[in-house]
Amino acid sequence: MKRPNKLSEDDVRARLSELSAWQMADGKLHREFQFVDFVQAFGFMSSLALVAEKMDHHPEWSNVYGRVVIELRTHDAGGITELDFELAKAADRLAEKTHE
Ligand code: H2B
Repeated sequence: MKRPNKLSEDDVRARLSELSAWQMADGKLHREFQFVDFVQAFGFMSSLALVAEKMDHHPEWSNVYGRVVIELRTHDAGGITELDFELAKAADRLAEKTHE
């Protein structure tokens, strides 16, 4: 799969404005999801893991009970790329289908 280039700060800002729940934190796209319980959170993570594997693009994330924190960056490119935004959108879509 082609590996996209690191986006400029302006590009990141412009794309972030379309993803209201995500912020830049520590050089990564950052969002926290709150689900009703662990089963919902883990189901969401399982679904997103399959998407990530298919994309060959993997999140940094953590989970405590119903809470999932996701941080996205492209290690190979040393910054944020289109792949991070694709994975962020996939996470948003899956969260909408999950019982938040
Ligand atoms: N995930 C993320 N988030 N960034 C990467 O640069 C990356 C990845 N690289 N998943 C992929 C795997 C690379 O290591 C493999 C060899 O394609």
